[in-house]
Amino acid sequence: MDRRKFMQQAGQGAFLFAVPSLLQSCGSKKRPNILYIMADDHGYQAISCYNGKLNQTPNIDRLAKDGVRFENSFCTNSICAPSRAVMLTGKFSHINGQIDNRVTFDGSQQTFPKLLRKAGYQTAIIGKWHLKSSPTGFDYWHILPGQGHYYNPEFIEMGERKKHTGYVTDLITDFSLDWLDNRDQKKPFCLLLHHKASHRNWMPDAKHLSMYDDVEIPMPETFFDDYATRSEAAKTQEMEIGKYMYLAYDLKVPPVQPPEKDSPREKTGRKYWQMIYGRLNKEQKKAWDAEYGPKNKKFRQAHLHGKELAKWKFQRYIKDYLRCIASLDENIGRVLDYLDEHGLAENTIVVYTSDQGFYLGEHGWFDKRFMYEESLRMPLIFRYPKEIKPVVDENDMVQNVDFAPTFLDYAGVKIPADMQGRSLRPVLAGRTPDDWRKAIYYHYFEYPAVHMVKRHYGVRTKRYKLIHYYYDIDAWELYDLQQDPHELNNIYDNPKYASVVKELKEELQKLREKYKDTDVTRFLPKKSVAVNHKAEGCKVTLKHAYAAKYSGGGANALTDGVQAPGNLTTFNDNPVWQGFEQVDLDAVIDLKKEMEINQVATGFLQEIGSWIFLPPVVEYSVSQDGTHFTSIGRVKNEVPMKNPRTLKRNFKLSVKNVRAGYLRVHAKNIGICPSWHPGAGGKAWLFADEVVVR
Ligand code: SGN
Ligand code: CA
Repeated sequence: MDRRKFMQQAGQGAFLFAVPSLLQSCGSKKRPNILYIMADDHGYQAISCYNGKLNQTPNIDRLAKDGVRFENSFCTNSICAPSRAVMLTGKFSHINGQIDNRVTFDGSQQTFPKLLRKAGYQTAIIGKWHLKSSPTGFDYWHILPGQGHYYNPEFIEMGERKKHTGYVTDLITDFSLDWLDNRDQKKPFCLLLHHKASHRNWMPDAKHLSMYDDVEIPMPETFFDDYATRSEAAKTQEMEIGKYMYLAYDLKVPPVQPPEKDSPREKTGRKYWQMIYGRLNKEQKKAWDAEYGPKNKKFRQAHLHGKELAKWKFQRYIKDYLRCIASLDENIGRVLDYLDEHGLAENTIVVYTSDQGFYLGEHGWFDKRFMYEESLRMPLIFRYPKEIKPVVDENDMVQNVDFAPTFLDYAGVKIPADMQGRSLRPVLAGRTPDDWRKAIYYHYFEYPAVHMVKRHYGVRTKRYKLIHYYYDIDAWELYDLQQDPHELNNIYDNPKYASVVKELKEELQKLREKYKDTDVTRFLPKKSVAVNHKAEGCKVTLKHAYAAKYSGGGANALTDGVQAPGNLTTFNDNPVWQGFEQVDLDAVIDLKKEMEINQVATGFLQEIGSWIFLPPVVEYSVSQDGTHFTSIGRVKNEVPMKNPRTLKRNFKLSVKNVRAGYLRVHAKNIGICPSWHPGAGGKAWLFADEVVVR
């Protein structure tokens, strides 16, 4: 044996000896289990221990009674996938890359579950995931595809897709308890238990459908807000309950008129409604019809309009929302009971939170996104009897970027220097460091998009909040939360607050530098470009229709002289990509006259998280008469199908001595998502634009 080999083996031996003694030296300090429970869109207003006046949540309260409940807990970007990515990485959105719900999470990066697993923890994620790429860093994963469904949902268990009968909140809890039962008892565990509830469209469990029937839920005082002092951003959002909720899909009042009479909005609402109602089995439908049927009849007979209609919509919305919370709370009770019964309560850190807050009628809204209090604040409770004394923390400002370092700290794992959050462990122990943050930083990116909340970033201190809206607007808002807790009075231009504005702008700049978010331009949508080419304006005949949702602006989008950019962020203001669901793109272009062709190129998009794949092959053929085509060549895809990035490729073919009156482009669609993909078995998309002929 040579010296180097000997040293290596001796080294390993030493390591093997070191491990047990290391564990022993910790003595009774068994590493804690971590049970992280996160709801979706659960606003603190709907939790009774948060002084919520709307409902009772005895089980969440039970957790709070024995733990620390934070009053000043905030997200960094109030939307689902970004919040989840921040929690996993301990980094802000602009660093971890998950700026909005549209991009795909880069699962190859460092996350706290990966680090815990490396340190000997058994890790699992059960429930909503929503990060598009498959989970990494978990011994076990059992997730909902995309948003998932409330009733009889499909789940993907370690890559295998299966439909289950039942209600989603119960099922997620069942799977979690099963996993706890079958886990490796020799290792500490870290379980991320992520509920779908209480996300839109708020479908309660059948047993809760008549809850709150005889009461009227108090409306927030800002329900009829007129946004008088606010910027355009607050005025142009599409979150108003009165205006933007679908009667059928959101409020469960299916249309009675014949479909021909539907307005375009009603058409969409009806389609969504048919889809979700269609998932219920016979028994479930019976229960739903029995509950909603008579109530809907009364509603129709009342012929409500204007404010009265908005008030009715609020009641239906909030009651369904709270019914979903009832089931959430009961199921949290089941998990807490399990911990008690198995002697796990003492040594398990239990967290309850939501991916962000939610509007329950404040400002007339539902949804989230804005930096205003209701969606910025997250409910947050930590229970760990071994180390944490029960208290309500009204002082310390904490953020979801702190969760990853906190868990690592408790597990005795070194916190990587590139994590941007800070461990809450001393704060939870009642020893808040002197240099703890006095201001939080926020940045929201998803615009233009559903709900049309403009891009903004800002800073919040204990007393003030300064927001800057940008991109297609340049507007500032300032609120004095002490004087104006409902944020109705934007005082940015009030000269009395000039010095406050100045200080806050300095603070904001400091935070942007500290967190490395000084360049907003790199996340702005790319623009489509105009191109001149020989087939511009030519008629396109498709063998298989494009999907109406992604029309690319109409039938001739492939030759309209506008070339789609390398992403999807051009929203309804600028639809350029043409999408084909499961079918091939098979297009004949009438070139109007015989011409010489030297090159043809068609742009295709890959964004696997949105189930959009590049075609495996594109074949080009030409014809003189439009009926008999001869192939001029094929272009094969060279990008790996698993590449998680959003990317555009031009499938380009150069030819010589080709004359033609018609060009045929045939691009293969892969058909269905492959087995390794989170959408396994679902229909795959092909996105094309533009066919350039030179
Ligand atoms: C869906 C909802 C939106 C919601 C987003 C994001 N519409 O698009 O209301 O804001 O999800 O929610 S729906 O018609 O599909 O219900 S998130 O929780 O994933 O961020
Ligand atoms: Ca085009």
